[in-house]
Amino acid sequence: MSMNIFGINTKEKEAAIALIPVPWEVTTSYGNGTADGPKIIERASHQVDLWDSTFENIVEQKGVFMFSENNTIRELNDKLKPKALDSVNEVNSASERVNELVYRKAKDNLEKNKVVGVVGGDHSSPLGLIKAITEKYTNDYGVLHFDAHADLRKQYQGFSHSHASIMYNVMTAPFAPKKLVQVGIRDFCEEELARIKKSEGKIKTFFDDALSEKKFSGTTWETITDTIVMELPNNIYISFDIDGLDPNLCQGTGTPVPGGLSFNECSYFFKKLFAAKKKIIGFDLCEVSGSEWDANVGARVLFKLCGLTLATNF
Ligand SMILES: [Mn+2]
Repeated sequence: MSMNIFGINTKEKEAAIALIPVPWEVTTSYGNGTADGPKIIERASHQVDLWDSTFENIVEQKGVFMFSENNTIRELNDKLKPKALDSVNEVNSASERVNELVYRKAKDNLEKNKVVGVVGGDHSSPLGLIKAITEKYTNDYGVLHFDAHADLRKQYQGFSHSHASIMYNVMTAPFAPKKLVQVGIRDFCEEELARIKKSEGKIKTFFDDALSEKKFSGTTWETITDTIVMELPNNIYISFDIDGLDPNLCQGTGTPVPGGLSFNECSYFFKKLFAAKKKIIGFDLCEVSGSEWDANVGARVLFKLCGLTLATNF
């Protein structure tokens, strides 16, 4: 059964974008509820108007299909979430299983020439998709990562596939992309900062406070986005943690941090990626959780991500 995202009646076969929901939040460390992210986003998505000022009606034209939740992932989540900190080994092997399931589903859909997106779940959700993307594009792409957190910890609380380790796991995997560009980062530890510095430019981080200081002293958001876009190769995978935005837009997310991008700054950024003729080869949206408002913002970010992706592929 289709979740009928955005209320459009695209059949699986016809849809240009396949969305994989990942109801998984076992490694979340603070707030709860992001396993229901796909569900609440889907519900809120019906109120999003299908016309976008930049991407027009491309989402309706080309079609998006969201699969049903994978039962195994949901069962593993519900079983392990209440006792995660006491069952680290069990969680680690369950994470591997989730990655494998997402990988297989993603690979299957990439082979059908669809663009694949993951809707999390916590930020560990998309690793399987990123692996499948690399097999298709080798490492000829960069990851554009919107987040409050650097997510470059080797492990967190003993979890090897923690939400706080996703970019560490991506960048140290045999399937690492050629570049990681991070935007909005404002919460990180020394280990992560050292990893960025040691990367010799392979990891380029645009910290939130530095971006703000530029804006305060008169640099325009246009100039700032141009600078960031220039760091990116042509093929881009977008990993979007909702907490990269101002927490007024995502109060229910697991680990909110003051600061962050406004919705319009983000939309403008997407417009710039489109204007620069970049190609979005896949994406994820993670850590959406909480109220109707959180769901509403999540649905609108997802709609923009789908519009941008389609506009850069057709
Ligand atoms: Mn985050």
